[in-house]
Order: sequence, then C-alpha cells, then structure tokens
Amino acid sequence: MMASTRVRWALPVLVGTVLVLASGAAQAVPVTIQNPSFEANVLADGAFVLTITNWSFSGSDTGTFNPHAAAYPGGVAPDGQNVAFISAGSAPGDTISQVLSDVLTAGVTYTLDVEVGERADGLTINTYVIQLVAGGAVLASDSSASPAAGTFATSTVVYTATGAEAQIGQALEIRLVATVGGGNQINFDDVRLDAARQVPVVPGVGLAFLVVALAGLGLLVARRV
Ligand SMILES: [Ca+2]
Ligand SMILES: [Ca+2]
Repeated sequence: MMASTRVRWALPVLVGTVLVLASGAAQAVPVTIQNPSFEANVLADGAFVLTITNWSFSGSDTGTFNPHAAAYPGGVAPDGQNVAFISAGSAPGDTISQVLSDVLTAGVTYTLDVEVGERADGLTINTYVIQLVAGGAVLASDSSASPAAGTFATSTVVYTATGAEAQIGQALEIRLVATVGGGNQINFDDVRLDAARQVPVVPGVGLAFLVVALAGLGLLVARRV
C-alpha cells in the first residue's frame, strides 16, 4: 500500500475512533418523582379520594381514583391500581403539580411520559396539557395524546437544556393541566421523567489515545515525504 493511501485511510479512522472515545453514549437515568403512579392511597375498586399524596393541585374536584370496570375495561389502570383525575367541578387550568428535588442541568435531555385516559362511562375527555417546568417557567409541553373512550395513551415531552436557560440550577416541576373545566374528566397515570446526558466513557483513555494517534499520524506523514 502506498504511503499516501495509508494516510488517506488513517486519518478518518483515527479521528472517528477518537470521537467515539471522547463523546461516549447517552445515559438515561430516572428522575425521582414522589407517588408517580398515584398508588399512595389504597382504594377499593371504584373508590376515589379528593387528595393526591405528594402532589399539589388547584380546584376542588381533583384526586385519586381506582377505576371501576365502567370507566376502563376490567377496572384496570395503566400501572398499579389508581389514576389521578381532574373532574367535573374543575375550572379551566386546574392543575396537578409536583416540584422535584432535581434541578435543571445543562446538557441534559429530559423525557417526560404520562399516561392520559378517557373514561368509557360518558365522562368525555377534558382537553389537557402536560408541562415540564423549571423555576416556575414552562420549558416544554404536550397535549397531543388522543385516547379513545376506555383507554389511555402516552403523552410525551422532550426537552434538552442548552445551558442558556435562566432556570439552570432551579427545581424541576411536572404539571398536569386540564385546559377546559366543567362536565368532563381527564385521568393521568404512570408519570415518568428520564434525564439523559452525553458522558465520556473513559476520558483519560480517550485523551491518551488522541495523543498517540496524532503522533502515529505524524510518523506516517513524515515517512511519506
Ligand atoms: Ca397508577
Ligand atoms: Ca380498579
């Protein structure tokens, strides 16, 4: 193989290898949410309470519900036994929320997933929005889930903190909002928030490899001339 050919092949291979070592892979870890599946209250099938442990909420017709078979086939919740609800007596904008102990961190991609349900027993789904919040400011939101009666669908928010946000270092918050009040009900369950960041696999090895690789490339170039 000609020296010039070796150089042509060597450069992209070395640069590619160094980039892989230096950048690493995204590691997703769950962010702690208290009572994320609304199971803190033990309720009989069909029972509800106007409380949601660990969550704050506005309005007077919001709480925890163990669905009966009329609401969802088999009386089954997406996760565990219970769901949260914002119901008929609610006003537009009534909100279930929890401020988390984790703070908004630069370079992290957050993925918020919430199961959103429409009861099958005539309580038409309320329009809703789920929001990822930090320091009281809404970072991103989703209102696109459209479950059929008697089913749940996943609503997802994805947000990457660039580091330019004024809310870096401030507490994250999850909000589940009913955007139209009265006459309807919306159910939420299985709230999940993951944080993923690019992490170096072995930064020291990557840097050492870079030095050796560049030295090797220099030798190749030197031998060619
Ligand atoms: Ca649940
Ligand atoms: Ca049930």
